[in-house]
Amino acid sequence: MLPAQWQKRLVDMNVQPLTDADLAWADVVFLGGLTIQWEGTERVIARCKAIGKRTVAGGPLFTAAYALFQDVDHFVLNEAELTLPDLVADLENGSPRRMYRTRELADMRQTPAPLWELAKLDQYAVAGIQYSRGCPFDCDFCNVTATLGRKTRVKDASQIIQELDDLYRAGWRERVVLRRRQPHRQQTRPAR
Ligand code: B12
Ligand code: SF4
Repeated sequence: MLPAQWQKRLVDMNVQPLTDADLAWADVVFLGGLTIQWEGTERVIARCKAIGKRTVAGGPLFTAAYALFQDVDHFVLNEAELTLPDLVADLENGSPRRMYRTRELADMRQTPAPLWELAKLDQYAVAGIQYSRGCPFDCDFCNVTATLGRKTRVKDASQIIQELDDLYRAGWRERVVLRRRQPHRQQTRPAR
């Protein structure tokens, strides 16, 4: 979703440390994460602040709790298909805002395939392809409906084939999980 001409480096802190050299290399540090990664994310923000590095934050943690992160420079909330293009344009104009958000939901048929070459694929046991977003159900422990809506939106078959081909070309030969927001199975009683 970022311009092709930008140089990009992906550091997934689940599988590798974020080094000082990584931060020094970047012009802008884009942060994403889940609520469970709150403390580690705060430490990264503090490291960026200490060296005066510009930060952009998005994804589930920040969409839910952006107000509690005062030291982030720019928030790109909700689905990046809709909110990231404005930040990119404003960064290139030299006038980025602090907040980018929307009430709209993205059309997943416009979602680009991930740049698998940025990931250290040999560090993973399973590769994931996101097939759908949104769910019509209402489990009280889950915030998918609040953030991604009640209507299931899906990628089309050609996108999934493209993503599988890209993974194969990147050398992946292990398992692939299609991440689908699927309703949990109804418990049915056996017929008497
Ligand atoms: C696959 C998945 C998993 C997998 C893989 C997790 C992983 N670490 O990669 C597994 C099964 C391991 C897992 C585990 C857990 N998960 Co989970 N998981 C998902 C799921 C189904 C898809 C996430 C995904 O990869 N999406 C693909 C990306 C492309 O889409 P996206 O996240 O929607 O990103 C978009 C925007 O958020 C935004 N965005 C995202 N990041 C960034 C960053 C920047 C800089 C910007 C600008 C934008 C941006 O742009 C993207 C495109 O629109 C979501 C539910 C869902 N449908 O979203 C839950 C979800 C993310 N999981 C959730 C939870 C709670 C967990 C667990 C904590 C559960 C538990 N109690 O153990 C663990 C945490 C494990 C860990 N430490 O990572 C919650 C997170 C809620 C929150 N606010 O933090 C979610 C939202 C589901 C829910 N119940 O509400 N999970
Ligand atoms: S069925 Fe799954 S995605 Fe839907 S509300 Fe329940 S836990 Fe969330």
